[in-house]
Amino acid sequence: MTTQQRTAEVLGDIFAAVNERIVKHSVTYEEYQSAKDWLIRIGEAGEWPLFLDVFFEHTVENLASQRRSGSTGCIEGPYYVPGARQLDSPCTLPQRPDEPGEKLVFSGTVRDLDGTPLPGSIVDIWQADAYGYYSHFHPDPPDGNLRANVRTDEHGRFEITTVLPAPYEIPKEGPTGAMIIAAGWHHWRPAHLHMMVRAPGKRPLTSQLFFAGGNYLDDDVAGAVKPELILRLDRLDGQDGQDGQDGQDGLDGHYAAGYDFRLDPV
Ligand code: MBD
Ligand code: FE
Repeated sequence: MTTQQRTAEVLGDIFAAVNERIVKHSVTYEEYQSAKDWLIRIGEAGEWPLFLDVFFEHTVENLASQRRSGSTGCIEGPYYVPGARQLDSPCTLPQRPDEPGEKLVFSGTVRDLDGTPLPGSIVDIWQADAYGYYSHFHPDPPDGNLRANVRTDEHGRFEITTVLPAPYEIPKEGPTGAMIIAAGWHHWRPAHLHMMVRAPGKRPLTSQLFFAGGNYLDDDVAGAVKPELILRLDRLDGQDGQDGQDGQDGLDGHYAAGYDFRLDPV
């Protein structure tokens, strides 16, 4: 199909669907005007990436995932920043000296479809902090915080020390948040890690990983949770676990989670 044919077909079909729904719901001129004002505000507030990635990216991603046979993917979302610091595994993500939150060690192996480990592959990881804030997009965390390109070791393994992210709440002040309030929905995504995994000769994988037992796994506002992306969180007991005292050895609130990535060939 030529580009022009596909453009006309897809856009024509989407516009027809929207027009049908306008008829179905007898949308009024008042409603049309407020929708138009709202769309203008989305642009003015710079929320097109947020709005589109929350409400539509999951559908595009699900279609793309059907064309892969390695690890399943997940939406990229609006908060990726290329060029994060490069670190060799094992490593600790760049963080503040007083980074809030509970310690998490995330580890695993990057392999090809045959199960052969891929040394020197890159786990480009980014996440919200323990308040649900992403560096570069929220004033609190400094640039580069909780972001890195982690290189796997000679066994294809990575071991990344970080903190548990909090669930993410779509900001209520912006037009996306205001629309969610107007509809009576909720603003939350379950806590998650983002990653792009890259290796020479392999298709890059964009994914997210979630944590069993967390909130919003069943009603992610972005509709992006897949059961195979939910990790078990193992709590590693502190050395003073016997007497039940907390905070004596720095190991309390220390969690581990594991996941192996399998990359498709290009
Ligand atoms: C996020 O953190 C996110 O990952 C997505 C997809 C949308 C909004 C915020
Ligand atoms: Fe996110």
